[in-house]
Amino acid sequence: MSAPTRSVRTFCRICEVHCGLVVDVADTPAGEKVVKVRPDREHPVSQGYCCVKGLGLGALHHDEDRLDTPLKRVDGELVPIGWDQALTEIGARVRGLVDRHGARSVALYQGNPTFFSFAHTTMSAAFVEALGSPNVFASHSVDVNTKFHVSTEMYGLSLVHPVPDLSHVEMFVCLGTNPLVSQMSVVTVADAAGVLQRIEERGGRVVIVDPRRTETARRVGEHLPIRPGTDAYLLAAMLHVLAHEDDLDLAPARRVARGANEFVAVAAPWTPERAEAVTGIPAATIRELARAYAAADGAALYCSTGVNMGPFGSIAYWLIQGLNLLTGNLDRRGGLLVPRGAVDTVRLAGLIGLGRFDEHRTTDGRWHRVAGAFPVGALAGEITTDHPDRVRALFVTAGNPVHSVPGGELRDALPQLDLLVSVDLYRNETAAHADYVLPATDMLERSDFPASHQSLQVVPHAQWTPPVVAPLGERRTEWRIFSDLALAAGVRPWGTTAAHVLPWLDRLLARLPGRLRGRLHVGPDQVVALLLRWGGRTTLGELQRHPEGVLLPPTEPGSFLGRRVATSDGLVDLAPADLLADIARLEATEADLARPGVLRLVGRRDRRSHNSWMHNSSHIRQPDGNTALLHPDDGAARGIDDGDLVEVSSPTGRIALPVSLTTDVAPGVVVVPHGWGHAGAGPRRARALPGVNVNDVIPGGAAHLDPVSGQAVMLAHEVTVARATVTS
Ligand SMILES: Nc1nc2c(c(=O)[nH]1)N[C@H]1C(S)=C(S)[C@@H](COP(=O)(O)OP(=O)(O)OC[C@H]3O[C@@H](n4cnc5c(=O)[nH]c(N)nc54)[C@H](O)[C@@H]3O)O[C@H]1N2
Ligand SMILES: Nc1nc2c(c(=O)[nH]1)N[C@H]1C(S)=C(S)[C@@H](COP(=O)(O)OP(=O)(O)OC[C@H]3O[C@@H](n4cnc5c(=O)[nH]c(N)nc54)[C@H](O)[C@@H]3O)O[C@H]1N2
Ligand code: SF4
Ligand SMILES: [Mo]
Repeated sequence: MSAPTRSVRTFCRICEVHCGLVVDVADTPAGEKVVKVRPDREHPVSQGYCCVKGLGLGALHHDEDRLDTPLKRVDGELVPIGWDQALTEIGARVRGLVDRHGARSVALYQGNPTFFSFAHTTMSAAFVEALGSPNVFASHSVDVNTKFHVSTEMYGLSLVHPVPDLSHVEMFVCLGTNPLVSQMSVVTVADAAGVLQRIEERGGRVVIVDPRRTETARRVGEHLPIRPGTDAYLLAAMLHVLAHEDDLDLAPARRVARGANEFVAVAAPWTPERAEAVTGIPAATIRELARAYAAADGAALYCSTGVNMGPFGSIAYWLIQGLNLLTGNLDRRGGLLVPRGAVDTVRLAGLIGLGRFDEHRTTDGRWHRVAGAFPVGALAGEITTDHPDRVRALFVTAGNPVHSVPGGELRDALPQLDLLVSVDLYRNETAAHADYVLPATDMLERSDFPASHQSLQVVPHAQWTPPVVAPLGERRTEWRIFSDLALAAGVRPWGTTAAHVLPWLDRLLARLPGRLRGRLHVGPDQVVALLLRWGGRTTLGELQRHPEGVLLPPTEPGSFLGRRVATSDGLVDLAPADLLADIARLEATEADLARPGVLRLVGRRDRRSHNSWMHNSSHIRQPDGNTALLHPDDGAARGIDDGDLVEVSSPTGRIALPVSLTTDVAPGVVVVPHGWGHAGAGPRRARALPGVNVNDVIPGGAAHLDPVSGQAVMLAHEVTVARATVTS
């Protein structure tokens, strides 16, 4: 191994923690070699914390299965071509489609890693907007659309999310999250499980509501098992206890919010006894939980994907927001705070018109955009519809929707496209259907500022990273790829938001004489510099002088309500009409969810992987594919032994995988991790691993979306489990 010649500070952008890293690089005659990636012990937030995925960024960079050149499908095979050819051909095809069928014929899907790069998010959206198409779809509709939708209604913008003040909270109640593995979502903390442990060490209380005794629940807190999909009933009953059995004072809330009476009224029918029958949580426990939470000197209710992806994700987030507000825990120390960050993304979004609801609808008029994107569950329908505005070209960037979106509708719709382009690090399952595959840079190969996560940290931390190494092969940044695609498609310089002018501006500046051009180049760093200057809390220069980043003043309690709420009248809306109407579904679904003898499917994550990627890493000792978890009683009732191969089936499909019997899982629940099952021509190590795609048994398409937010409902579906009959 070569000896390092330099060390560069950077940060990981795989999950929301953004752990500080130090990368040792050797400059060899054969090129730059990432020798080692180490945790940055002097990083002000992560302080040496990180995980195996971040430490594997060197292996990711040098992985021989990475895409290094554009590929084009010729006679069914993807063959290497040059960038000029790729851009010219794709640009011409896009131009042709837009001219013949209109701008809506072009759509974009932004996958999860898109949002960890400011430049990537901005320029990919700018590309379709410059064409004049509203057809942006994003992974947040299989993740957190519920939160984005509800925040837009209650607080005026999709980006406003109160985050728990975990350093001071006395009682933390979390539903549907496994912090030890996932580090949570829509809140930025390092070593989340350690943070929860410290709450207990200082005498506080942590309650973990989850159908499985998770890795987190084994280490910290009180575990409260719940029947899948029923959190909204628990929350409604908590509100019932406080507002209808006790005398919760609504006067303080009325000063900062409207609709308090209507909000409280929705809980009237939901006594703890009634909720017990659905959730499986004893009524006495619900009463104790509600009263302890209301009495605590600083408490926070929080939920994550285990609730977002359930049948009542929006209702649950709404109830959580309302409960936090009515108990005085919103905007207080030890409760929840609404941070600002180095760039006040909330203010910025308000200024440039992002993050509010807009006029765009799917062609059937049914779905609106949430946080600037339509639900990906509706994408298959937009491709197969007879409507003249149907989607004919799809760009997928940093996403694997064929694999990550439930059901087979999207995969089956792809052959109807005229053009499918994948921009990725690897040939994934979606690229298997693509006409062109374009090689992107990894995070060590580009500069970055994590703008979209600025408002999720109680003590905001701002860090900028330079590229650590030059891109290998022909890999390019998405900023460049999407601005070049816009230009190749001959896009005119007007569109719907300010972002679309960037590729145009760049082209204009490129025409200037050499010396001026160097100075005036508009790249992502220049935009970040401007934004930081506008934010007024730090500058790009300061961040460049402090490569470990700078901590900004902590979020002040009392800085949100009555001051920064982005609704038209500045009041929180506790009673949005669509949620008030949707609450009737609780009653309609009550009997079904309480039905005994049913098995319901939920998910699980692994510390070593990230959704459907990381499975090709040579740095990570990979698990043996995915395994189903089942309670021993449910196993015995079906003649299933530990280690058996089982078949999990639903009307959507069936998968076969090994089972592990464990009392960690509540009876009536089967757990299967997603992201597994890599067949086809993908990267070799991942392809060789066993495993199945759980989304083959989860129903998809527009029929299985949360009616309010368009979030795909991916949890708590009924399945059957039986011993597999092996026929080979
Ligand atoms: N059943 C089930 N399904 C789920 C979930 C679940 O819990 N259960 N979870 C859902 C959630 S929360 C999410 S966020 C989605 C994720 O769904 P997607 O975002 O659609 O897919 P990922 O599996 O995250 O794949 C990300 C892709 O981006 C590529 N990539 C990584 N970094 C970069 C980069 O810098 N640039 C580019 N261009 N490409 C890059 C990777 O190689 C990979 O192919 O899956 C959802 N699907
Ligand atoms: N190592 C690793 N880290 C990750 C990811 C990864 O794939 N791997 N993915 C990242 C992404 S994209 C995201 S969005 C975040 C997600 O972060 P989290 O939201 O914390 O996701 P999970 O770890 O899947 O935890 C969800 C929990 O919800 C539980 N659950 C299932 N159904 C229900 C229910 O009906 N009610 C309740 N109360 N609980 C339920 C599950 O048992 C599970 O323990 O993690 C991020 N971090
Ligand atoms: S993936 Fe691991 S190293 Fe990267 S930010 Fe998340 S916890 Fe940190
Ligand atoms: Mo996610």
